[in-house]
Parts: sequence; C-alpha cells; structure tokens
Amino acid sequence: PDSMKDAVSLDNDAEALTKSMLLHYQYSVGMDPTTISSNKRAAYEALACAVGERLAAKFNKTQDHFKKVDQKYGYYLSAEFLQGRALLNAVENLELESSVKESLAKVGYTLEDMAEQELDMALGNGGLGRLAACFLDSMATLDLPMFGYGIRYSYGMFKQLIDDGFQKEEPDYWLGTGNPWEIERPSTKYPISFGGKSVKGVWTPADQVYAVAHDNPIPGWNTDNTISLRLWGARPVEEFDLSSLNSGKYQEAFEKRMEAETICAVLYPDDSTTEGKILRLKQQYFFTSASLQDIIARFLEAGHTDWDTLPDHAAVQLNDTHPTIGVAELMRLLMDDHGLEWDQAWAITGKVFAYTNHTVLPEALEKWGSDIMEDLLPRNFEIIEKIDKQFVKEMTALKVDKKVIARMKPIGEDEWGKGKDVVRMASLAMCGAHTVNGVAAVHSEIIKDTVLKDFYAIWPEKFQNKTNGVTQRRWLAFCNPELRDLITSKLGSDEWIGDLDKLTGLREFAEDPEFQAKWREAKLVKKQALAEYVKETTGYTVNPEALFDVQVKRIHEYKRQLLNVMRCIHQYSVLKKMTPEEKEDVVPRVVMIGGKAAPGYAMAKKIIKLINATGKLVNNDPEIGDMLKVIFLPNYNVSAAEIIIPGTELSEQISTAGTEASGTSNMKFAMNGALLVGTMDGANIEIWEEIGKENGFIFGAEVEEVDALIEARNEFEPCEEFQAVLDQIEAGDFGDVEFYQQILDALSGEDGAHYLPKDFYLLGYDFPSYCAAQDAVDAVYKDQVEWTKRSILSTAGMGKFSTDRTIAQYAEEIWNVKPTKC
Ligand code: DL6
Repeated sequence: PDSMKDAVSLDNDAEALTKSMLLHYQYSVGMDPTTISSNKRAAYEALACAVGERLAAKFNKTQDHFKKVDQKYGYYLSAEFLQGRALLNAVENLELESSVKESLAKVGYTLEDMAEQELDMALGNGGLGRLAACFLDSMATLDLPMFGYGIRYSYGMFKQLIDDGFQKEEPDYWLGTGNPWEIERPSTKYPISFGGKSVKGVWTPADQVYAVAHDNPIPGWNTDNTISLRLWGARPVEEFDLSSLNSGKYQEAFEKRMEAETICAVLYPDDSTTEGKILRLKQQYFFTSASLQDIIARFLEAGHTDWDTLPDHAAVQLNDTHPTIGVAELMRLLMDDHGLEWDQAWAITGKVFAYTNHTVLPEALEKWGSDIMEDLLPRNFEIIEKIDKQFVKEMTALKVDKKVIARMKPIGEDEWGKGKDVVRMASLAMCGAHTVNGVAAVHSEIIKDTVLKDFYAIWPEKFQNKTNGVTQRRWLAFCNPELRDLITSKLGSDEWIGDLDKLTGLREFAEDPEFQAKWREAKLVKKQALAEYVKETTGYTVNPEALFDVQVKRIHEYKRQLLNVMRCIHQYSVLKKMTPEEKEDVVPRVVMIGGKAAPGYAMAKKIIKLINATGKLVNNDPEIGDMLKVIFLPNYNVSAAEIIIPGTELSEQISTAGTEASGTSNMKFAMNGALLVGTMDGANIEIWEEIGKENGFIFGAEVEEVDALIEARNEFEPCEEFQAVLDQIEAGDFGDVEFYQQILDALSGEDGAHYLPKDFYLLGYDFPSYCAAQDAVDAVYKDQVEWTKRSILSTAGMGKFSTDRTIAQYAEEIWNVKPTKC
C-alpha cells in the first residue's frame, strides 16, 4: 500500500488533481489526451474518476474504521433515493472546489460545464426519496456508522415533456451513459428466491436471482467519514441456457437474464395491473432480503455468535411500508438459515426494526393480495400468517374488541376489495417494529387519530415524532454560493454549514440597511439565473424585477396546485378590469408551478394542462404584460430545484390542512430566504414557530376544522369569485370543456361525480382567505425593507430544519447509534 501511495497522489492541490484527471482521461475513459478540450462528456468522466478516487480513499478508511470499532450500525432501507447529481456535492464536501476550477481552466472548462454533463440520479418519486438522500448526507456528516440500502434501478423517475400543454412521459435511462461514481462489487452478492412452495417451513423456490452490491460513496461535511448508499442490482444465477441457445431458441436462452434485469429495471412500475403489483413486491423483497443478508453477514464477519446481541449491532429503519416485508424476512433468515426458534427470532426482530410513516393518505398504506404474497413468497407468507395468529392471540388476551382486531391484523379483508384477503404492510410493520414515527409534529399526532389509531390505543409507547429536515449543504451552501458567502462573511465563519443553528446570528442584522442591500443583491443574481432557466425551458421571457412566486412538488389534488392556478385565473380577471392608474400600483408577479403527475393520475394531468392553458392565455395578453405571468416549469427534478429554489421569493405551501405529512421544499425555500404563503399543515406549522408567524402569510382552514367542513360541503356556497373561475373554465376559456369536466365535477359536482366527496380538499372554502393572503403578499412586497427583513429572518430561523438535527434525533432516540470518526 505504501508504494501505491507514491504511485498515485490523492492530494487535493490542483497539480495532483490535474494529473489524476489527465491520467483518467487516457486510461479510464480511453481517450487521446489531445482531445480533452473538445470532448466535454469524456472530460467529465475523467474528472468524476479523479474526484471519485479521492472519495474512495476516504470511503475505504471509513469502512476500515467502522470494522475496527465494531459499534452498532444503523441501516436505512428505502425503495427510493432521489440523489440528484454527485459531482458538485463531492467537490464541495472534499473541499476541492478551487483545485477543480483551476484544473478545468487549464483544459478550457468551468465546473458548471462539467456539472451539466451529469444526469440526475433520480431513483425516487418525490419527498420521501429526497428525504432519504438528505439523510445520507447527514449520517456521513455526523460520523454515524450507517448504510443506505436501496435498488439500482436502470430507469429512474420518468422525464416529463410538455407537449401542447399536456404531460408526456419519457423513460429516464440514467445508466445509459454509465455511472462513474459507483463501485460495483460482483463478489458481494446474495441469492434471492421467488415462488415455488413452502411445506412445513421448508421452501423450495421456483426461481432465484442474485442481488449484487453497488456502492455509491456519500461524503460528509468537514469529516473524512464517507458512507455508502449500497444499491442492489439483479443478476441471473445462471448466465443463460446454453442448450436453448444451441438449438436456436435465443429468446428462451436469455429468459432468466431478462427476468432478473426486469426486477431492477424501473422505479415504481405501474401497479394498476396484477403483473405490475407482482413486480413491485418483487422489487421490495429483492432489496430488503439482500440488505438483511448483508447486515447478517457483517454481524457474523465481525465474529459475533450470540444472536441475541444482533439488536446491539444493527438498527434497521423502514422508510415507509415499502421495505416492511423485512419483518417476515428477518424471521425467515434467522430461523431457516441460522436455525433459531420462533420465539427467539421474534424477540430479536422486534428490537431491530423501526418504521416511518410518511403519509396519511390511506391508499398509500400498501396492501398486497394474500394470493399474490403466497404465490411469490410462500415461506414469508407462512411466517406472516403466524405473526397474524400471534397478534390475534395477544390482542384477545388484552380484551381488544373483535372488530377492532379484525381491522388491525396483518392479514385481513381489504375494505375496498370484494372480500379478498390482503396483507397489510403497515400492520406488519407495527407488529414487528419497536418504534413508529411521523415526519412532523402535527403529522405524528394525526396518525395517532387516523391511520394508526388502533395501534396507538394498544402500543402508545411505540409512537414518536421526528420532524423532517433538509441538508443545508446541498440546499443552501452549494446551490446558492452568493448567499453562502454573504452569510459566512456576516457570521464571521462558515461553521453554520455544519451547525445550522448558528444562522440565528443573522437576526440582529435583519434591519441593517447595508446587509439588506447585499441580501437583495444576492437574491437578484439567483432570480436572473432563474429567469434564464425559464427562458431556456419554456421560451417565456420573465422580468427578474417581478415577484417570483413558486410552487414545485408532485402534482396532487391535496397539494392544491389547482387552488394556485384558480387564483391566477381570478387575478387575470381583476387585472383586465383595472384602470391604467390602478395598473400602476400592481406588483408584477411571475407564478411558476412545476411537478410531475403520476402517469396514471388523470386528474393531476388535467391540472397540468389547465396551468399551461392559463399561461398561454395570460402570458400572451399584451394588456397584462409583466403584471402577471403563469409558467409551468417542465421536468422538475433535483438539479432544476437547485436553480429554482435560490431564485424564489415566495414559496407556496398550500395543501389542505392535515394532508401534507411534512413537506420539505418549504424548508429549502425558507433557508434560501423565500417567504412562505401557506396553510397550517405539515412542517409549515413548525417553520412558523421558528421564524415567527408574523413573517409568513397564513390562510385557510385548520386541521381541527377540516372534517366538519367536508361534512357540511353540501350546504356550502363558494364565493362569487371562485364560482366565476369555474364559469370561465366551463365557458371554454382554457380549451375543451369536456376535458376539464373532471375538475369541475370534483369542485362543484354532486357527490359521486368524482371519486372523492365534493370539493374534498376545500378549495372553495379556502379560496377567499388564500386571495387575501396573496393581497397581503403584494402589500409587503411593495415595502422592500420589510420584505427583506422577513426574508433574512426566514433564513435565520431555519436551524431546526437541518437533517443534521433530524438524524441526530433518530440516532439517539430510535437507533441508539453513536458517532465514530475515522
Ligand atoms: O417525509 C418526506 C415526505 C413528506 O415531506 C411529504 O409531506 C410526504 O407527502 C411524503 N410522502 C410520500 C409518501 N409516499 N408514499 N408512500 O412521499 O414524504
């Protein structure tokens, strides 16, 4: 190793880095060195290798250290990790920025040129997956011995194209150009079985694949600790069937390979068909089983022999219901592979797992048809049946009402199915986990009253709250260097990047005119960048002096992008009626909405079309000019967010109270100085506790009122303005009325016209207070001194919303995992 050290210098100076980059350009990427200045993609790959080997060195050191100290590990099992790009994050965490810039300048590139070459690692749908990515960043930064475990999907979140205002989906083959950041470990592989039969606990599977480890190093800030996001790829156990090949049956010969590859092909396959459901359950079992086998292998490799100590060496967090099959799988591994008896295995399992709930939407609590489970995982199903029986016995002994037991038990009748039995994954998690947590204070209370109410009644001690956070590294320091430098210069150090509570130091400067001027300058730079991005992606020109108002997140009825666009339509009518004098007084505003609709979610797709149609009408009306622009930002993803969020002044967090578990874009926006217009929902409530309610714009029904308002829906008359917007849609101002009928039915049709009760998300009720809140926004925006003060106070109050705080709480209060620095 010492002579190797001499051979390859992993120093951070520009000279060493340039050397690494040029060597990789020739020998890893395989290019003629004279072409580097004219081949951006190849140069990026060489740079990634040069940065990657520095990461690998720290990663090796960390893993070696973890093995030596043999402390308890924490494992985060998640079907989704929405990582985004790796380059800038690695460069910044390794403190390589100036060397990289210098090296690149020598070959005629900027760091941005290189960053743009990288495709987003979009292995997640939205909040839940991005949270997992932020968590990894904090786990590494806090020196926690941890692993993230997930699936190496070949195709990530689909690419969204907007064609004539409609969403079109395109596959995202992110691995098509290779992934220079991962380390494939062909020898770290585990067999994963499917199908066949289980007779008296002996499983004879029909199929088997291998799960092969791919490590994606995750660096920490201000530490050498570098952990792994270990993603499992599927390989066939036998490469191909030679006899079929020899007899010319090529398809048959490669069938097994294709079957294996299909498991990891796509993030969230459409599960509206039985085949889709089976594939998704296959994915969940595949990565969960591989991860648990890996955890056990690590335990044994460290020389441990007393199985009862497994919970002292491994804490496993189940990110939502997706990996909860793990409860049955750990039982299976302990009993069938390692010879433990049921009682001992059950006692161990119950101390290993904890479960996070991320949603109150009952349809998101997964249920698998018992038939599907039994066919695909017969041995696991047998175990679940026994857990079910054991649960019923325990509850009966506690004298729980029979009907209550029936709706709680892991196997039961599907309330939406026709008497079909299902396996309820949240129930399995509740039985097998020692702790369950919600993701914001209000959400953690709501689950006790709703989706997990029955469990709260019997196991109140299992319930905790862990309010979400975001990493301030990616979401402030790295994506907004202008604001970072300003904050650092004012606070006198960049310690806040590792200790976000330090931002409170900005409070005393909130009204300082000089600081305010610099704050506005920094914001303007980012607004200009966002304006350019809007031009590039939509063709619309927007005025960077206008108020930039943004709502970016998945499109969903409960998130109420529809409320936002309906107010835009209303505002358009107001502007059209104004006198020239009145127009003088208008605060010009650019409303930007971005997000993807699930391919099968028709209503969400119609909302996207309505936003685009509104934009078309408003943005091309010469009478309106800069007073209002309505923009749909296509293909919202992590990289886009890194441009959009720093340039935003007003963040829309307008879900119906009680529906958004937490939200995390609310945190990213506020960290970057955006003011928040929103409801008392999710983490908004806690954000206002920290920054002061007076600094935001709160509107709408509160959680306690919602049920009664929905109940009284048929007596409710919406205001004239709301009705006028519906009339405009019905009049065809935005195109084909028939196309929008579902929206009209949802808001004003009789019960039964839509799959939810009439105006279930209370748009009509909240509309007047939402419009009033927006008027208040305009009034404050006119007073830039007041606005800037609130903006500074927003950033200053965001200390609590660092994932460093969230993860420290998980580590201490759920996992009992302690930091150890390599
Ligand atoms: O906890 C992360 C994130 C929350 O911030 C959002 O409020 C919540 O909607 C989201 N939940 C999901 C649920 N998916 N499933 N199942 O993404 O989690």
